[in-house]
Amino acid sequence: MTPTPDTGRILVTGACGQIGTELTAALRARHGGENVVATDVAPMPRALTDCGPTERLDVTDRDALLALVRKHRIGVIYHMAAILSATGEEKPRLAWAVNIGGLYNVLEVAVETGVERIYHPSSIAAFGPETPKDMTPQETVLRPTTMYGVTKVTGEMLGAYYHRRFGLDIRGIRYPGVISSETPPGGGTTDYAVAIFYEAIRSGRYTCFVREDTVLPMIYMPDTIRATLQLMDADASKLRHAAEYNLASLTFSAGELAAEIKKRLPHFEVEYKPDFRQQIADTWPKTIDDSAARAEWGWQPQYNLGAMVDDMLEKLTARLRRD
Ligand code: VAH
Repeated sequence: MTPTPDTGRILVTGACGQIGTELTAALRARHGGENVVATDVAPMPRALTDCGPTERLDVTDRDALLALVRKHRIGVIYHMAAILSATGEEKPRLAWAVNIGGLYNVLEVAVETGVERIYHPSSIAAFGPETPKDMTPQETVLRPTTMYGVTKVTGEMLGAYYHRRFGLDIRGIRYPGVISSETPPGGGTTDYAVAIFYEAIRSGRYTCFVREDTVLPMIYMPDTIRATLQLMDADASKLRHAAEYNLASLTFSAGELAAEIKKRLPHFEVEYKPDFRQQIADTWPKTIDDSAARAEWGWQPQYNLGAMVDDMLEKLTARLRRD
């Protein structure tokens, strides 16, 4: 959705996060740096401050959020600020405060100021042990056993309520585990699939915190960004769901990913030492039915496992040499 004098600027919360970083860059490339306000509670890197307006924002501070939305005449919000699954299990109260307190503030400020459209991601973490693990349906049992998952299900229902009750146009995707080269892994269970690339390049050895046979749905960042923007551009009259679209792209086990990397780096060795994150991963599905996303807004993944590994190794090697 292109900002105009009528629709106002775009606000990204959590702009220093794994998805926020690359989503901000993509939005600025598309709409012009000045039209995308990047915010986070973390210190902003030059990559963000040099290319457009940035502000420190704690999304749990409703007054600060309201003042910023008014100051920058925000018309569209990509609300990406969140505490992820592993950190959420270590700090469940913080996860609730940020993930739900922050979302509630965004929804309330959006209603108060007339924000045109909101993007807020859900996650496969919304599924739990009773959810069918193969071809998980769009409509299914949502009984997560992690605080992160509880905040994702609550966020989906809160978004649907504000859509029905106040007419807010809120959209979102149940992201699989996201793999990317631009930000270090941070607090997620699927982050083994990011950390493994850093160690393959740096040391040639990686100790994986999930079992070799752990299969999870994953997606590469370029496909993640493309899906996010495609959903936000979609014709609202075609959408039958709000902030809870299933999305499928890659599915592999930790061992299959290690083998794919080893084809390219023959000396790479992995050992498996599951920790508390194994119990989180065991509650999540293996494959996802994303027929609703394909039917309602034309979703089609582009990266397969080999193409993702090639691109990740190329980009991360270059970045680690640079930094
Ligand atoms: C996490 N990367 O591991 C996130 C994701 C599907 C999990 O939401 O917590």
